[in-house]
Amino acid sequence: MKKILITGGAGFIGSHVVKLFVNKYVDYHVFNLDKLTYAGNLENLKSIENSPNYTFIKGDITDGLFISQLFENQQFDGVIHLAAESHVDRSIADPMAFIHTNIVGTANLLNAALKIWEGHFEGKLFYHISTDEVYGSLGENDAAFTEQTPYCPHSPYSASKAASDHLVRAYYDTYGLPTVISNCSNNYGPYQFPEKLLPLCINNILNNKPLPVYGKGLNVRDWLYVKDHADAIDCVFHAGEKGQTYNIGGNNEWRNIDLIEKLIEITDNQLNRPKGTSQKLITFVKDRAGHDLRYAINAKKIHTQLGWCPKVAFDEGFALTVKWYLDNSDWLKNVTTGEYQNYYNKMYLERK
Ligand code: NAD
Ligand code: TDX
Repeated sequence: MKKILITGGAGFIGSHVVKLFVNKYVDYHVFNLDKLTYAGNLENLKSIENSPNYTFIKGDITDGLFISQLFENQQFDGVIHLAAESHVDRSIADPMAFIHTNIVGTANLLNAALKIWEGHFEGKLFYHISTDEVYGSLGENDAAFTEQTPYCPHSPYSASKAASDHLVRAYYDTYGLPTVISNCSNNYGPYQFPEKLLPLCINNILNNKPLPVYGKGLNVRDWLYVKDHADAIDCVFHAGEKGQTYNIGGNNEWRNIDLIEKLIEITDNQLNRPKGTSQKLITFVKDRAGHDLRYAINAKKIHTQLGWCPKVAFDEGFALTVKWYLDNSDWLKNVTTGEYQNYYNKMYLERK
């Protein structure tokens, strides 16, 4: 049985990847290593938490000794590394947490993998999940980011992800560690922490609170349904070429203001409110410092070389997402009250 370590598996994207791998690959044992920061929520994993091929490990990737002992004890065959501080606004307020987790944490994992795999790299893979934000910002008419676009990060978050990508490449170039990287655009879907634009706005529409639009709302993001990202990760993990980078995106650019207006329309409709009810909640606020104008991904390489393309059309994914948050008000309530942070104690400590 192959042992696969997924880091950050209690977060938004990680929980979708863990569920996909546990359900699809019964011949893998999936270890989910997560510190359970504010962004980690074990309620995301209820459907697989008792699966025989799944183990949760509470731990911090910045703890080098703990990480090296874990790798020595478990002898993982593959690593899919998603654990990170992921929210740009938090990186502006507190950059050091991003530097510790995203840079030092990634270095600890690379060192530990190198130590146990050195001399027998065959069949092993270290896969780093990264972001399109490392490429910087596009002008309105620029061509989308390709894998050749030079790195030009602007926020402490994107700079820390760029640094971790460079470390991953350095371990491939210097030691031959079998690595692969993917850089993805903005994800949307169920289980996203409501600090990010879409779940924040859905929650605020539900509670008749202001919808904060940074600046004039003209910044552009390229949106991908999270399960399509999880499928792409599955594809790169199994078919990606070592030492390569793959861009992942939905070819689906939206200006923030247009996206929020669409969200209002769909959410009001699903709540049986008259059309336009929540328009009055739109509130233009001070812009994010260093706010990148536009991201857009050219995903031709993963499409032509590995055969991946998104399956979920935007209208379908968007409506499904709104419906999920409205149907799962308990999940949203537990996140907003902080109750979700008791789940680990209830599930793993009090049962012992
Ligand atoms: P998230 O914030 O929802 O989840 C991050 C997870 O990492 C949490 O479960 C958290 O507890 C865990 N974690 C944080 N610090 C840790 C530490 N020191 N040790 C162990 N675990 C720790 O993030 P997400 O949105 O699911 O993003 C996952 C990955 O994908 C990140 O690497 C992010 O950079 C990348 N990414 C995200 C997006 C997006 O749109 N959300 C797009 C492209 C790439
Ligand atoms: O309240 C808000 N108002 C607003 O106008 C928030 C939270 C955001 N915004 C804007 C900023 C961005 O232009 O909406 C856009 C999306 O913002 P976020 O949801 O914070 O995402 P973004 O900053 O684009 O980064 C996301 O995508 C790339 C993830 O958080 C990253 O982890 C990922 O790498």
